[in-house]
Amino acid sequence: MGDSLGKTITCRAAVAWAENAPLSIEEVQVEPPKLGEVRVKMVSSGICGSDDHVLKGKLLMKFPLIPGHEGAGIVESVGDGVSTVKPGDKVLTLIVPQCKKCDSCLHPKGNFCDKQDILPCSGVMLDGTCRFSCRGQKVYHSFRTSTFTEYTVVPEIAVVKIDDAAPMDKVCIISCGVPTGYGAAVNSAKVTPGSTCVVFGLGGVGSAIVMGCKASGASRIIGVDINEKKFPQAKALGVTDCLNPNKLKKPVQEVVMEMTGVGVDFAFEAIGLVDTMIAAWNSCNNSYGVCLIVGLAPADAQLPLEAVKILSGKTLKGVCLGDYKTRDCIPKIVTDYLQDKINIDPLVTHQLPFNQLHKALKLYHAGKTIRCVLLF
Ligand code: PAD
Ligand code: ZN
Repeated sequence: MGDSLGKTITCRAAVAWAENAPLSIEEVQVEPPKLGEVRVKMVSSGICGSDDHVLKGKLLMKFPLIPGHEGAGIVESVGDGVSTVKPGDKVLTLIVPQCKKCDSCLHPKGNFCDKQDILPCSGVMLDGTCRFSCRGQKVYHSFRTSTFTEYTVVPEIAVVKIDDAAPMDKVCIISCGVPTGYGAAVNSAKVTPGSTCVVFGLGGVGSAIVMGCKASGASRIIGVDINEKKFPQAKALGVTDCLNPNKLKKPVQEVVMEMTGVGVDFAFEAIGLVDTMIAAWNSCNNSYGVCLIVGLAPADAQLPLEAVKILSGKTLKGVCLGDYKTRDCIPKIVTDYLQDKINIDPLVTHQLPFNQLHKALKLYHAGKTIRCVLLF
């Protein structure tokens, strides 16, 4: 640790030079953390659907950038004014920070901190500059986290210390996928015992939603995915019925309506497509159904709904990071995992060394993974 203190570190990172360009593993320079910032030595990073959206250019981010946000690592050094973490601490990076000062952080129900860099994405740190460079060129941050790198710099408000006993090769997914999905069900929707649920998308986030619905005592959980390879895993987690919309003779929402008679109590969209958001909405009970949008839609997409149907009483709600105030709540999920109150192990289907990033992305794109974790 000691000798890199205050100095620029040269290390390996995955750089996306442009949208839709293959990632290239490069030597990058990582500057020391400035005021209120933390430099983290990454230990593991998940590959989340949001990273795929970033790389495909759906979020209007600035390139070149270092992708990744679902990270676990060890604090290497801290900038001036940092008090909540210290070198050697095990930490998770947070796509949604918690500044504890903005309106959203101060409101009991808010979690979408003003200091997040999702809507919109600036690609720079809070002071407007970047900490990364490669081949003499500035490299942007993604969501102020950038975890596909041996070292990263994040704002103190976007990092949180976790239990020293946390297994670092897995807990990275508690940085995003687990709280996003599990929290959408248990914390945001507050799924009720005996209820019926439908989950659109059975990737890492959708699988964590299924876990949350099951833990809440849902009696029926319908899983929807166009990739049937996801079905056995989803059933093991608690899905009772699997639907592949491409193999149905009717629109999936009509099938869900027929299966349930009255529509579901809770519908979750964990894909990020307008059509599946509409299908989730139309799968809900007209009177008391709740539809939660977890998927991240492309930056310019509109969501057209039949306006008159809102009247019947159902609820449409967006949810980011499970509505958790991240620094307050995420370390508790790690502790719950250590105490066997939640089991994230089935979600980590693959683990590969960082230098096999391309293989990991190939497995992700082939739909073979729930979560593939990169190990540094
Ligand atoms: P993923 O790629 O692991 O899973 C997506 C799943 O959707 C895959 O199993 C696909 O086969 C399936 N799918 C794709 N198209 C369709 C379709 N037309 N119909 C049915 N199924 C389909 O991604 P993920 O689980 O990591 O993320 C899912 C979404 O959640 C994605 O949009 C991501 O950006 C978003 C997300 N939101 C938050 C948040 O806080 N709101 C956090 C993290 C991820
Ligand atoms: Zn805030």
